[in-house]
Amino acid sequence: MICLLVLIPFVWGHGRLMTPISRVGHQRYENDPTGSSGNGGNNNDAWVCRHGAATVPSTTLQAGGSTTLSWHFGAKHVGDCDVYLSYDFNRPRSTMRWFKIANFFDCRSQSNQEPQRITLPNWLPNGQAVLRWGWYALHQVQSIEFYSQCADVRITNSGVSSLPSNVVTYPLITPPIFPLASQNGEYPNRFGNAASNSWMVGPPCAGDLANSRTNQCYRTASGTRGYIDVGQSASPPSTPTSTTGNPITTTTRIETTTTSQSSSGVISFTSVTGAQPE
Ligand SMILES: [Cu+2]
Repeated sequence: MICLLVLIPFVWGHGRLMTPISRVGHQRYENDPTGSSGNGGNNNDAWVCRHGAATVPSTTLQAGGSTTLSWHFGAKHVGDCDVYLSYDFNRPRSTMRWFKIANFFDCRSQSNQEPQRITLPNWLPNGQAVLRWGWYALHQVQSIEFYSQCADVRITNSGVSSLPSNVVTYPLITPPIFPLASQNGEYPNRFGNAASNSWMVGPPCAGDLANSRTNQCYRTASGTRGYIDVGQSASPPSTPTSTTGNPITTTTRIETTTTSQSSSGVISFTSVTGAQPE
């Protein structure tokens, strides 16, 4: 039994996006972290996109419609996922400018399941773009593992050629926007008290999605603990320690439901962590 626990991570550990198909065009193993706190992983080209060269899009997205994503975690690390778009498909990864459209809290709970549906804003311009899936894994508590996959996509939206003025775009690295590590509570401790560690780290969703329940965007709205200011908000972010100022009262109910699931998962997961080299 112990041998099995040790072997599984080497065979198909960590995790990756499976749908849509990522840039390099295969579904083989590319589950390793793109970096970690130990090697500047929040500032690597690979954290932007695991592969640098754009491919001919194999996925078409309809603005105002929806699409699905799926991911496979061989090691179901605690952590969260999110989804970004960039129209800078031909630019070096360090200068690609992004905006976010979705959050997936505790995304290991959707791993190896049916594809997860997200709504696509109706204001997305027509043209070739890159869909980026990111995952920060928190199982080492202070040291973070960073994962990403990018998929080249074609977005269709007849007559729309530019982003709305309230959508801010920003590079993900150089300088990095995500904290490198959690030395001082920069990331939640998912093995700690569930109710006080259910916040996410990241920039707000773009434009009119920022405070929305759509695609779990409210989780990284201005004023939430892990909010990263990318210049989108008119008022500077405070450094709140609670969400008492959050006008979305139903948030509390949702998070309670979710964290009660994850606290049961944490117990079974903790025993696996000790057997993992990563
Ligand atoms: Cu891992």
